[in-house]
Amino acid sequence: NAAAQILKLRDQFRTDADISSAASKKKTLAVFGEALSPTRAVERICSDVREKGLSAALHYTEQFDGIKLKSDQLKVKPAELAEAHANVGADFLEVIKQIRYNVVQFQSGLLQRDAVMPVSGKHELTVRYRPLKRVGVYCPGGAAAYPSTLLMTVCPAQVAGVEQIVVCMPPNATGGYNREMLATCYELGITEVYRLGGAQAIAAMAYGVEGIKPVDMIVGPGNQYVALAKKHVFGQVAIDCIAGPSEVVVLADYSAHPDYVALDLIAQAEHSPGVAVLVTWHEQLLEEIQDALQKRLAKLSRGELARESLERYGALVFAPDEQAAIDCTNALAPEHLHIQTKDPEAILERIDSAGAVFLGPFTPVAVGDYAAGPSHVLPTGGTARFASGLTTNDFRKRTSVMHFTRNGLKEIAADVIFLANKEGLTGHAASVELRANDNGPMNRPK
Ligand code: HSO
Ligand code: ZN
Repeated sequence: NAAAQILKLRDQFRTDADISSAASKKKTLAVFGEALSPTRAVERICSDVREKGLSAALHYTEQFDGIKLKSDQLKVKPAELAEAHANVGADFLEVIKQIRYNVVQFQSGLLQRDAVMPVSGKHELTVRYRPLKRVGVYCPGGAAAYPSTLLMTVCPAQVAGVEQIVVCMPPNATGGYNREMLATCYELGITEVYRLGGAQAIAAMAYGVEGIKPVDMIVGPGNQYVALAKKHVFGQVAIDCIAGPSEVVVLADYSAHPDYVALDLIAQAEHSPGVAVLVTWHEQLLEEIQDALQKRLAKLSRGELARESLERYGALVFAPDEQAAIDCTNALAPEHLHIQTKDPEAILERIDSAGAVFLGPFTPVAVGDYAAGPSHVLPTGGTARFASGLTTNDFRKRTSVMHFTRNGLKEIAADVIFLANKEGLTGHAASVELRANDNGPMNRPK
């Protein structure tokens, strides 16, 4: 049972994440004086930031990021953003502008509109959508500081009408950032960028600290500490999802080009860690792809990282037939599914769970990662069973509005009174009864 084996692999991945914290256990020992599990460490950081505010956030920044910031260095100065924008290449800004356009076009088409439903001409039911006021975007630092992540989180929020967007990113050892990240913030009109990373950044945005007002929602990917912190503050604020490592399932038949498929697997694996799985019912393809992988891995700058990921978390799955391959894919509920078969649309009909689907030989996942329009913030770890990728509508809340006339109320009153009395809530019943029986002018009694 191939799917069961891969689910096991995924479990192992989670365990690995805890073991990989052997190093971070050492660190937590140094920071807290005891070797806390990642979950306990995150709880401690979040409650400290909540209670002590900025001083705790700066303390953990010093401990974990190795940089001692003064409180007036927390916020990136407007001049620093402007300077990065002025000095970044014109070609870079051109690409950012084009991608922003694509994302905004796509997300604008998705915006839910207010709905009004008149019922029997006597009353009106409305659903209205309003944007969240203030949203926090988390962006990882180091090698995984991606301008594309800013585009894929900020643009959907802007389309929704969010007025205040805050970005938190861990700075490098000298307190700086790569120029492209700051230039992208500036290009997108972001003026609030804070030098904070890890769980302390999530807590600071959720609870607010001196210099950072609390937000209503936190989005964006991060390491295990960030993921656990988002889980911790959920309820205080909304979150997009608990993001795990990137994943792809390529579902392919004999018509697939082995080199194409090999590169699609490598593209996710190079996220390092990334989970890349081929599912096919054509035995010959398995061998061809193995060869193609070796050939391609040797030529890429991150080939070794990708190879490690593939060895630990990759799988080439042989399914006895097409149906078994589809069942396996649905059980995995992958973040990305790339269908490279003769008739991908027909296979798509039988897919229930996937964060994003890519059809045919000319739709590599990388196109979605960077430029097509849908956000690359997608459900991982099998959560596509119940969750979906980030859209502009996630940055809006829905309110239902009811408006009855006197006649409308008379019509519905009996049902309300009956059920309210059954529940023993006679105050509810009385509030309806009084009005339904009142035929006088609607003036306050003198
Ligand atoms: N594949 C990643 C997104 C990404 N790829 C960013 C390149 N840059 C998670 O969906
Ligand atoms: Zn990617």
